[in-house]
Amino acid sequence: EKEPVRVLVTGAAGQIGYAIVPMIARGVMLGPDQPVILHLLDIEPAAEALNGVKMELIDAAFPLLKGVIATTDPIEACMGVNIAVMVGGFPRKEGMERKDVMSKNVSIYKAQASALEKHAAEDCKVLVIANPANTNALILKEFAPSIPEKNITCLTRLDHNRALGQISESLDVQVSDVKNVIIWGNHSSTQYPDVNHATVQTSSGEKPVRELVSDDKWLNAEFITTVQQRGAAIIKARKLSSALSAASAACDHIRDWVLGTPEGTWVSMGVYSDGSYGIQPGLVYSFPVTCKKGKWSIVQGLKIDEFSRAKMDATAKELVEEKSLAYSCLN
Ligand code: NAX
Repeated sequence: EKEPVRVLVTGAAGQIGYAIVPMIARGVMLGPDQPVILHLLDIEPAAEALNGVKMELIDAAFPLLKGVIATTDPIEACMGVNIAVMVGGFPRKEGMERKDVMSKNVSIYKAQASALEKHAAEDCKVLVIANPANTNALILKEFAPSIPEKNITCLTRLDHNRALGQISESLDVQVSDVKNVIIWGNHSSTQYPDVNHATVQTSSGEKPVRELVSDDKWLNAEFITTVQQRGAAIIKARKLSSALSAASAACDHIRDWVLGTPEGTWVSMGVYSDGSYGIQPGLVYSFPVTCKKGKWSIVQGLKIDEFSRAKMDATAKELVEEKSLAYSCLN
């Protein structure tokens, strides 16, 4: 039997936490033959609820689950973890300024960066989900200089999956036959969901989405805004933000990163920019990536038209602004 992998989930008493821990314990994230030990972190006001989650995990008697540590101590939570899924954060409340929310999250991510850097396993892979996800990941990277920058990512896979879902619904094809959409940029409403390279597997081979969807207007306008605004639409319908789809996307993100993407398929991940596609280095930006042997690499050489260029730059600009807002909170 394989050695258990230690997976940290912060904000584990919250909505996404509640949806993701059973997925991890069932092998959805790391595979059906990979035992796991869950490290669950939340803050003091949620300690009792967190313990309830631990009780339910015990009651579920998951064969792959070899242990559960539920704690409000970041150091205990980070000890020896191989994967860190950062869901905990400070939500924007009514009447709060953007800067106040940023400031709360900057201090959370600064502190958790140090705890991870000092106590996580070497080569720990980090996925930041909590918003502002790209900028929280950037702060984490800055304050954990000994963690390789390649190991710090943020979640845009939910947006990627939403784009696949919209194409599948619109063309009435199986979602598993659609691939290679791209989410560029920020996990926010400025993100650019790009279908220019996306394809659908049909009975007569692989066809570009652009060829199958005759309505360019839909692809260039409504499709994009639907994906960008999907989070808000879920809140309106459910009176709560996306949780099961976010948890599922997070499992997809880690699974593909660790176990690899299928040949000929790419996925979207928020990663530290190396300047690819003219996106300035020093931002955590969502790119198309392929993964192999635990490492991601940005898909190179895709043709970018003028329409895409403008949208990719607009979302980069927002990230530059978020970055300077975050830095203005540091002191
Ligand atoms: P919840 O409010 O249900 O849960 C958040 C949990 O984090 C709470 O239990 C809270 O006590 C805990 N927490 C707060 N500060 C903490 C700290 N310093 N250390 C550890 N835990 C802490 O929110 P939920 O719906 O689960 O969403 C979590 C985060 O994911 C939010 O920031 C949300 O905006 C973000 N999302 C990001 C998505 C993405 O695709 N990147 C999509 C889903 C989601 O909206």
